[in-house]
Amino acid sequence: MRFATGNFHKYIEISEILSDYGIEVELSTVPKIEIQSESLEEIARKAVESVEVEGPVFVEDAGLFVEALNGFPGPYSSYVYSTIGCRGLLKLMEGVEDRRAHFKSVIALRLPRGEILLFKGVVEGEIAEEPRGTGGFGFDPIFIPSGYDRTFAEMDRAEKNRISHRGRATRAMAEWIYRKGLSAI
Ligand code: ITT
Repeated sequence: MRFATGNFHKYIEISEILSDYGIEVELSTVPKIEIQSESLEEIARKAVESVEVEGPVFVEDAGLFVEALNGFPGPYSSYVYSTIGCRGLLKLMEGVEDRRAHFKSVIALRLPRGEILLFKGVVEGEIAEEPRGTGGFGFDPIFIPSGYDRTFAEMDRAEKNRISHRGRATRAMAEWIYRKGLSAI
């Protein structure tokens, strides 16, 4: 099964989880259309429709939604990360007491006959006061999942995968495949 992404970190996280289910993933860097939308579901669906790949293929779209910023950067997370980064987001949060935020992940899986299935995962947490840790990628150094006092960047990959939005969405897909049998894909 192929995973169409330009983000190697996402590929490593997802392929590690799927290997526990005996599902092998191949990285595919084919171009995909990323529409502008408030909805990760819509972005992921259109993206997987657009990839020119034979056989089963999936994409994943994710974002960080900060309560006090009315859900910003949300679907624009990739652009916001590459422009203002963790430091820029922390600046927007200066003096803000309500630090609640969540990450959301939507996987869109396209089956060989063209049917598209969506799998979602969310992790609640809060925005740290300063960046901490060197693991992971993107906004990991400033996101502390609920029930923990460490950021995602202070966890190893296995621990992040157990609780992350992507881990949840990936396991939902893996369990669907497992129930249907590998021949379903
Ligand atoms: P592809 O679309 O090619 O898969 P991308 O990096 O552009 O890769 P997204 O559009 O899903 O992926 O962007 C989501 C951005 O949100 C990502 O670039 C990070 O900055 C941030 N993000 C998503 N998941 C994250 C995670 O687990 N940890 C930290 N930041 C994350």
